[in-house]
Amino acid sequence: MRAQTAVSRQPATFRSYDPRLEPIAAKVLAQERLDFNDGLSLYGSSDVLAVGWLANHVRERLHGDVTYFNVNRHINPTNVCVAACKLCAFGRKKGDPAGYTMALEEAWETAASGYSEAVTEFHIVGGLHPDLPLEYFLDLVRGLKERFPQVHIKAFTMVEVAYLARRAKLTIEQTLKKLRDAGVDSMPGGGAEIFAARVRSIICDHKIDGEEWLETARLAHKLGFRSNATMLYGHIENDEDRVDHLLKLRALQDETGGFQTFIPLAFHPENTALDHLPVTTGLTDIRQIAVSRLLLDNFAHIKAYWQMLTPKIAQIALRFGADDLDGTVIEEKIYHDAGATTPQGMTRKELCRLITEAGRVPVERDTLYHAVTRTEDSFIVAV
Ligand code: V47
Repeated sequence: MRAQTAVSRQPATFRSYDPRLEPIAAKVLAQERLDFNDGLSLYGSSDVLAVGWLANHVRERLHGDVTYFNVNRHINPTNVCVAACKLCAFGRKKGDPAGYTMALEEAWETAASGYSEAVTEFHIVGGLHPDLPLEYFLDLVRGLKERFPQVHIKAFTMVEVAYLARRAKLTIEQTLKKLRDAGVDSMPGGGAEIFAARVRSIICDHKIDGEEWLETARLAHKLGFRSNATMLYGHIENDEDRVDHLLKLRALQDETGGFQTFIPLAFHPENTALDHLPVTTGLTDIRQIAVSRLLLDNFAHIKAYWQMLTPKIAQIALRFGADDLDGTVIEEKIYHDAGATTPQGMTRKELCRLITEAGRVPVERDTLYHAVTRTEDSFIVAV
C-alpha cells in the first residue's frame, strides 16, 4: 500500500531534554531492536512528545500516512461466564437475571442488523458459558458463513478456545481445527490482559495463565490462523509488567509471524470489582500506544481502538505510533458495561473524518489488511 505525498511528515531531527532517550533514539533510527531497559526508560521518561516522535518515525517508515479502519460488527453471543474476573463488567454468573445467551437464530439476526453498512468482519467473543457445548459455537459460525459468505469471521479469544477445548475434552489443536472447518477465519486479541502471574492472579484469576495464552496463540498460528494481541493496562500492573508483556509477544511473533495487530486496552473500572481504581489519563494512553509501536518492531500494526480510547485520543494516537482505528464496531458491549461513554458505533464517514483531520490518509481494509474498494451501492472488492 503506498502512502500519498508525505505533506504531513514530521521534521527529521530527534530532540529531547531527557538524556535517557538519546541512546534509544539512536537505536530506533538505526532500526535496531530495543531491550527491556529501553522499554522502562520509555515508560519512565517525562518527555512524552519525544517518545511519540520516535514512535511516529517508525509508524511513518512502515505505513507513511496510511491509516486503516474497517467496517465490522461485534457479536457477543453470551455474557454468562464461569470466570469471575475482577477486571470485567460484562460477565454474569449462570442464573443472574442480567445474564443472556442468544439462541442461534438470534445471533444470526443480530449479525444481519446493521448489515447495510456492508460489514466485512464479524468480531465474535463472549463469556465462558458453563453449559454451551462446542457444537453451539460451530453451528453459530457455520450459520453465519452460510448467510454471509463474504464476511470474515474473527472469533474467539485464546481464553475461549482453551475453555471450549477443555469442555469438549479435545486438545487445543483439535478444537482449533474444528473452528477452522466451521468457518472461523482469524482470531481476536482479547484475554491476554497482562501475562505477569502476580497481576493475573488478582485481576483475572480464573483465566488461563499467560503461558497458556501464548501457547494457544502459537498453536493457532501454526495452523495458519492470523490473530491479534492485546494488553490490558491502567490497573495494578507496573512498568516492568508492561514491558515483560510486550517482549513476550515480540518473542512469539519472532517465532510464528502470526500476529497482525497489537491493541493496547485501557482499563475501564466502572462496574468492576476494581472500581476504586482511577481511569487512565490521556498521556498514559498516548504513551502506551507509542511504547507499543517502539517495542513491537515485528508487529505490522498498532491499533488505537477508538471505542476504548475515545475518538479524540484515538485521533491523536495516529501521530504517536498508531496506524489503525479498528472499525465501525456496531454494538460494542464489553467497554460499555464498564462505563465507556463513547458511541456504540461510528459510520465510515465519521472514521474518515477523524483520520483526515489528523493529516492521515484513510484506507478501508478487510481483516487481513487488504484494501477494500466499494461500489456505489456499497459492496466490496478486496484487492
Ligand atoms: O479480553 C474486559 C478487555 C477485551 C474490561 O482483536 C476490558 O481486533 C477495559 O480484546 N476495561 C476484549 N478492558 C476486547 C478485545 C478487542 C477489542 C478490539 C479489537 C480487538 C481485536 C480485540 O477487553 C478483554 C479484556 O482484555 N476488557 N473488561 C474493562 N473493564
